[in-house]
Amino acid sequence: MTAPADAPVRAYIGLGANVGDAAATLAAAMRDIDALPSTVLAARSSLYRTPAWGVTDQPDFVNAVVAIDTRLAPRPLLDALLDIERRFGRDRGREAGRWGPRTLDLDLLLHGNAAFEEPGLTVPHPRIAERAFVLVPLAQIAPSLDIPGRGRVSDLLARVDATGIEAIP
Ligand code: A4P
Ligand code: MG
Repeated sequence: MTAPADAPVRAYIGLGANVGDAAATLAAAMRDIDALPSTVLAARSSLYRTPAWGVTDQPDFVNAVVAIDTRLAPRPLLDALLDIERRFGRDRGREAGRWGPRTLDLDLLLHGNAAFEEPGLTVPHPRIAERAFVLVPLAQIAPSLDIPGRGRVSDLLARVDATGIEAIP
């Protein structure tokens, strides 16, 4: 028997911030994600303080991952996430380049078993497997999850350097 066309899909969203009160921003953003249409929050990781990755000469980030059950398709979901980013004052035009400081960054990490690449949207998120700041919170809520084309979350986590990542009590 096939699932009904409108069955919810489990998706995972990565949250990050390193400008302003990052922990408060992430908590508020999780509430906004829970309030999206046809979407319920299924699990949330702890908040983690993480050393900046990529461009390392910037403040530590706060990162987290949430799982949602959603009937939104990947593109409308991404558009809704970008709307939430904008509400928290993120102005992509004024930020200091790629991987620089940001008030709120929301990445669509996974959407069910979807695996595709189109302009402006790649799922799974292309840099999942190399980022401890994503894998540590993801492993807290879904250690045995299989990432299409990459492998099991706990195996991926074992291969990255998670030095300096700490749960915020
Ligand atoms: N886009 C394509 N696919 C996706 C997807 N699956 N999810 C497009 C979200 N967006 C996706 O986004 C640029 C465009 O990517 C979006 O408009 C969307 O159309 P961006 O967030 O400005 O991306 P970016 O900064 O160019 O690259 P990337 O790799 O997404 O960087 P991040 O995730 O924004 O990285 N260190 C720590 N410790 N913690 C962090 O959270 N974050 C960054 C920024 C750097 N270092 C960090 C952290
Ligand atoms: Mg991003």
